[in-house]
Amino acid sequence: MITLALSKGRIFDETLPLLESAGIRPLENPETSRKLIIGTTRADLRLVIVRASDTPTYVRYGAADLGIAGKDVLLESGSEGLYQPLDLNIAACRMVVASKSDFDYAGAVQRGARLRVATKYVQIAREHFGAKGVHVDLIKLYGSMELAPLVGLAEVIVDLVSSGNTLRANDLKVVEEIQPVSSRLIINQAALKLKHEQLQPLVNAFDAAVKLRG
Ligand code: PRT
Ligand code: MG
Repeated sequence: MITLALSKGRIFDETLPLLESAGIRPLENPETSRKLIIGTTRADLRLVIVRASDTPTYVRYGAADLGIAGKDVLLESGSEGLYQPLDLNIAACRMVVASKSDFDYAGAVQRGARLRVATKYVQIAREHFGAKGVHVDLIKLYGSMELAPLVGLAEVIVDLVSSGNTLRANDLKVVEEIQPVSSRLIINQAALKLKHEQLQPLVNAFDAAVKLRG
């Protein structure tokens, strides 16, 4: 049996066509089913439905043989024990620094001001501002980072942006790009050795599907 860890929502939705091109279909829809383990049309492959930020944990401990996780999640959680053979180019977005539209970020950085940064991505933010030599107070949040500058919790946020609609709707702007983000295939290193004959064809099928999409 091969176990693939996926999160509901955009990763699941964008993984479906990749599975489809490998001839695999889930037997249930996790958006409507309450089941956490879902079989597929391939008898030896099952899906486990996890929270996006938990995917590397399930794979690292071998509870799932492989999984699909955003680069943001991998950077935050670390990638020890994980083999990352493929950028699947799905769930694409950008990790950015954003502020209220009237905040002078460049000026604050130039003055050497200490900045309060609200984010779910504390590691990524620490590394980014550390490399720039900007002094920051990091404020950990678990969601809706966009609210923080509006109510004076922080001057800037580090968050993901895709359409930019959330920033626009809240009178915020991107002040710095940190890096592009997409989702990666991750594989438990021991499983890759022990189940090589089952896993490698799946990796090859994903690879072919990604190349086909261009
Ligand atoms: O939602 P939940 O709290 O359960 O967990 P999650 O947010 O980690 O999971 P999910 O399923 O929302 O995201 C899974 C992965 O999708 C993330 O780890 C990213 O790699 C990727 N991804 C791609 C995104 C976005 N695009 C994205 N736009 N993840 C989150 N967002 C959020 C962003 O944080 C912001 O609040 O969407 C909002 C901005 O969207 P726009 O379109 O208004 O710019
Ligand atoms: Mg989300």
